Amino acid sequence: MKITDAKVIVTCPGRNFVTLKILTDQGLHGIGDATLNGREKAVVAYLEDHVIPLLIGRDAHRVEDIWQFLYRGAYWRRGPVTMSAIAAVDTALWDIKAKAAGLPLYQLLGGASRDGVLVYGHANGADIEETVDAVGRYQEMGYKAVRAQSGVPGVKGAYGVGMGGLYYEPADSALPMETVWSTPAYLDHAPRLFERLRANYGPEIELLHDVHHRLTPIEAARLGKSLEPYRLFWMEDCTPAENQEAFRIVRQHTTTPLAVGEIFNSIHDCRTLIEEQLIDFIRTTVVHAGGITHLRQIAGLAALYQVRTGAHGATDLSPACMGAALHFDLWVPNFGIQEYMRHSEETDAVFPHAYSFADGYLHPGETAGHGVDIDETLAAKYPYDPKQLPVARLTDGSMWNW
Ligand code: KDG
Ligand code: MG
Repeated sequence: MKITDAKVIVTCPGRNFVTLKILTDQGLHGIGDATLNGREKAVVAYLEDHVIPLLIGRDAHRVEDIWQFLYRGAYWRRGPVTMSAIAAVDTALWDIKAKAAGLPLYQLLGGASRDGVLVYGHANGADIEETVDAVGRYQEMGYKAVRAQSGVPGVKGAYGVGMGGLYYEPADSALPMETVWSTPAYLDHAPRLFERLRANYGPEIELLHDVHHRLTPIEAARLGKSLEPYRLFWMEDCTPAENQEAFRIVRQHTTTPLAVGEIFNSIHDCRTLIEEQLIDFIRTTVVHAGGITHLRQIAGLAALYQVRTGAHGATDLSPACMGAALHFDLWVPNFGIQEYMRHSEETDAVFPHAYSFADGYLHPGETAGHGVDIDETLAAKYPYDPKQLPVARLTDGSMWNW
């Protein structure tokens, strides 16, 4: 089955998405997400100028060989732009292969290991009381696991606090919004939030929290320790992870489970974290970590050390990524949880999909392929709208990690 054409579709149904569509001489097509939030056009150029010309005429069934060709062939290995582009090709090819077999993608990976994919939703509020109410709303919708973020007194634009509702979008201005960060105020505030949530909702609900790279290792260790009484499912991105060894310090001091990896793009970004058992959940996902083909390697390494998966699933990862991730999640033996932030109605209309939510679980559906398509006519009605992620500064004006 030969690849005859491929094109990149950029659309903004409320937020920007980049999608690669691959067509074959057998009339089958597949799609893959290539969205890199705030840097979308870099991946578009990479695909259009450097990848698509190499795909034409190749056998669409040779998914592994094409992955290796693009990875080794670039010479310049890894990096978010390269790996998102490779991921888009890989996802589209797995979609085609599963369609050709007439099977949902999870069947090609080895079949279902579970009945549904446990997901967590995003509750946030300007203060503790608003966040407590938001968690309650997620529980009413059936969620068994909820991430909780709250505004911090004295901190302008704390991470994870949206305008309310389900569609929190951090990339919200053409030039980066400047936010202010205070570690002391946050360290004082965060345990109060979880004390209140446990008091309100009891021991059963799974609670998660994202620190979003804001702390030094010893500060992260202190936060993990102070959250122990509230039994978090995980504490995410507690400190930047370019230096994987930094997690040794955190690990020595706390039994709060640690999750990391949404900005990783290769197995090499998490090898030490996994092999030294410094984390409990690896958050790499389809679009930013080289597609199903590479994610499978990461999950295999993680399984050796009882590290479970917890894939990134914010709204900047398109439904095409979510669909593929859900097939992966349904199969992967060491599954932990899947983030599910929900897309807007406009986005869902542009990307018709087979996955569905019920009682706290998502299911990828039984459609052949990964079950997500793109309505190109509708997509064309939403032109690209440049948006960047915010930045953060400390109260004295120094740049910090957003
Ligand atoms: O594009 C950046 C977002 O995907 C990120 O800020 C969301 O941290 C995030 C999460 O855990 O969903
Ligand atoms: Mg995160």
